[in-house]
Amino acid sequence: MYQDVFVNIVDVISCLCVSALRLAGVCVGVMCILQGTLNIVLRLYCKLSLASESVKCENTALLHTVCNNQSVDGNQHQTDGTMERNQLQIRYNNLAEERNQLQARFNTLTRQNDQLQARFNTLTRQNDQLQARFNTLTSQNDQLQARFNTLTSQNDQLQARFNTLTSENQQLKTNYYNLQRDKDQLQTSCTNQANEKSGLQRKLADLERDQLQTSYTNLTAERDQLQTSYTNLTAERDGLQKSDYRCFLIMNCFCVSFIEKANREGWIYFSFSLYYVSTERKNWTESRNDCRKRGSDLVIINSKEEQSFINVLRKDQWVWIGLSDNETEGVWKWVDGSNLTTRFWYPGQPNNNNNADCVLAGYLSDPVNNWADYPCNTSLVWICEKRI
Ligand SMILES: *[C@@H]1O[C@H](CO)[C@@H](O)[C@H](O)[C@H]1NC(C)=O
Ligand SMILES: *[C@@H]1O[C@H](CO)[C@@H](O)[C@H](O)[C@H]1NC(C)=O
Ligand SMILES: *[C@@H]1O[C@H](CO)[C@@H](O)[C@H](O)[C@H]1NC(C)=O
Ligand SMILES: *[C@@H]1O[C@H](CO)[C@@H](O)[C@H](O)[C@H]1NC(C)=O
Ligand SMILES: *[C@@H]1O[C@H](CO)[C@@H](O)[C@H](O)[C@H]1NC(C)=O
Ligand SMILES: *[C@@H]1O[C@H](CO)[C@@H](O)[C@H](O)[C@H]1NC(C)=O
Ligand SMILES: CC(=O)N[C@H]1CO[C@H](CO)[C@@H](O)[C@@H]1O
Repeated sequence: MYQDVFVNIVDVISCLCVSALRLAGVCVGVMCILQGTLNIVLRLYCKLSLASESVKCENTALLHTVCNNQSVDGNQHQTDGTMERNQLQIRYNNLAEERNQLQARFNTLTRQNDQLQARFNTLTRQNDQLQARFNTLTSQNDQLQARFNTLTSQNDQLQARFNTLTSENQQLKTNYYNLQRDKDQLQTSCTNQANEKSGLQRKLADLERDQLQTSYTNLTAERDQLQTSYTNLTAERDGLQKSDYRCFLIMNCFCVSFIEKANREGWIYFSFSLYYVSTERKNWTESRNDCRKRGSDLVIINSKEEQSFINVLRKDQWVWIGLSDNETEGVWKWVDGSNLTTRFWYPGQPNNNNNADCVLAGYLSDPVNNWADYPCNTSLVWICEKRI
């Protein structure tokens, strides 16, 4: 009967252990380790419980048996009981030792469990740190994305500016080519103008040469005329000689001696006037004063013949003549107060340049029309005229 009870108790405990084991059947992740550890602990506990329970039961059963049989015949069975008790004692000791071993293993497992717990905590902490680093990296990624977007837009702007600059560059190149072309055109026209200028200069030289040629021809013609007049005069003289030879002799002697005397003083005869060409240069007023000192005045030119004569006399020099507009600007008067009637101005003269009030003859190369107005303070050669 006691043994039945014992078997029942053992069954019940075993049954509980098995259910506990079944309960521990499901586990996930880290909990698995804990669950495993718990299983081991539960198993140990179950074994220990079973061991101690069976010992208790055996002792009780033994006690009952001894008690029952003592009353019948205690002495006879004393030896057998002692032996059995020793065996039980041995089994008990064995079980106790086993239990101690299990206790030690239980402790070891508990320690391992703690270590695992600690590692679990460490891993949890590391997980948190990794999560934090993950968040940091995510935010950095966002920032990098933003910077990438900014750079992309800047790149677009730069591309646009580059395009603008490229087109500007193109335009500048075009302008440069245009300018280059203009420059070439200008250079060409410049060369043309230079050619034209040298052509004009050549023409001018030719013209001057022609004029000189003409004036030379004119002078030759004049000389021929004079020669003719001389011949005519000689003839006349001869005629006079015949008609009134005595009278002519007296007159001629007088004339010749007068002119010869004037020649010795530097005067030259032409058409009932004597002319003097200075060797010095003076301003117009001083020139006139010099003429007056010589009993004459600056030359007054009344005819083309006289102008031609003066032209020969001046020997390519500029000479003062007795004409000025110093009293009223633009009203030209001869030194004897007479109005100007016969004019031999060079083309474009008078022009009153630098308040030019006095007149010179011989301006540029024209043998006849060569008067010009000039500032009276200029020092020039002058010509005096003395009428006879
Ligand atoms: C030369 O004389 C001629 C005729 O006398 C005249 O037509 C011509 O203009 C004169 N030339 C000059 C340069 O005075
Ligand atoms: C010279 O005299 C002749 C005739 O006597 C005349 O025809 C001619 O015109 C005169 N010449 C001059 C320059 O006076
Ligand atoms: C102007 O010319 C006149 C003669 O025409 C002369 O008497 C007078 O002294 C001159 N005056 C000057 C300032 O040259
Ligand atoms: C000179 O010319 C002026 C005007 O220009 C005139 O009034 C004067 O009568 C002229 N003199 C002579 C002598 O012709
Ligand atoms: C002309 O020359 C004289 C002497 O050098 C000077 O005194 C006078 O002022 C000059 N006259 C003019 C108009 O230059
Ligand atoms: C003539 O006078 C002007 C001022 O009226 C002066 O500038 C110039 O130098 C003078 N020329 C001479 C040759 O004295
Ligand atoms: C162990 C022991 O001695 N058991 C005995 C107790 O007494 C009964 C009868 O009285 C015996 O049958 C047992 O063997």
